[in-house]
Amino acid sequence: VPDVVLLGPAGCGKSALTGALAHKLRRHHRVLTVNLDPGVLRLPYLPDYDVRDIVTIPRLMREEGLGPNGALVRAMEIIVRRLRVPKRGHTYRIVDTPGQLEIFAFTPYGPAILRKLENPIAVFIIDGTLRPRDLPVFYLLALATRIRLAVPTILVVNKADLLDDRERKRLLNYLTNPKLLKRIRVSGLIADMYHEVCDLLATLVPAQRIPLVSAITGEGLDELCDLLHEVYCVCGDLT
Ligand SMILES: Nc1nc2c(ncn2[C@@H]2O[C@H](COP(=O)(O)OP(=O)(O)OP(=O)(O)O)[C@@H](O)[C@H]2O)c(=O)[nH]1
Ligand SMILES: [Mg+2]
Repeated sequence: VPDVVLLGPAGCGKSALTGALAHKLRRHHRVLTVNLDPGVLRLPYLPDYDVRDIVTIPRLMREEGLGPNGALVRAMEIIVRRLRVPKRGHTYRIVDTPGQLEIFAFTPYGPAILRKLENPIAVFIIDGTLRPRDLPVFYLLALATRIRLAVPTILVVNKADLLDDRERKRLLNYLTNPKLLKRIRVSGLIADMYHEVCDLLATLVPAQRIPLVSAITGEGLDELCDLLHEVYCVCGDLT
């Protein structure tokens, strides 16, 4: 029974994709949705388990005089202790994570939460509307997140509905061949480092399919489901 954990930088579509993926998988499977974001006000899906029943950001800000990020750190600390994710004969649990990736992945709490899940598979979401020249940085973030969480990870590009055919091809080409990113002209202080990072990515990034999906139109979700199934069955082949 895999737990599918949706991760990615702020606004990449974690919550939207949680809803869309659950909707898709529910045609053939029993699916539970889990919201781990104590700060969200409205979700585009109805969570079966919701950490806001344990703690919320507005309450912590009020009661402990914290800012939004301090409150999220505090919330994760509380959640780790009290989290009891339900098991009800499901075949998939889809897990939505907080907007601030670094508070989930780069504190002890996200990794601790993943240890409470069953066979977690991470789906790292890249926003398809990023400029190609920004891809190396997001790739590094995906790799750093993967090192922190140490679970099998699939990369997906979301918001495909906003891209035309040319943009889709270009993006996938760059993502599957990071060496091509060296062709992008960057100048100034970071130019050398940028090119070295592209070389590094070319050696570190595993050859794997990268589904192009849209949480809005549902395109590409079949491919993502197939890939999840493969990763779960083969377990390790893509990690
Ligand atoms: N066009 C388009 N918009 C999308 C897609 N997925 C998400 N969005 C939009 O992107 C914005 C952010 O989506 P969310 O699902 O809230 O993203 P998130 O990663 O959960 O955001 P945080 O939890 O706040 O970090 C919303 O306006 C969504 O409607 C998509 O596939 N296509
Ligand atoms: Mg969200």
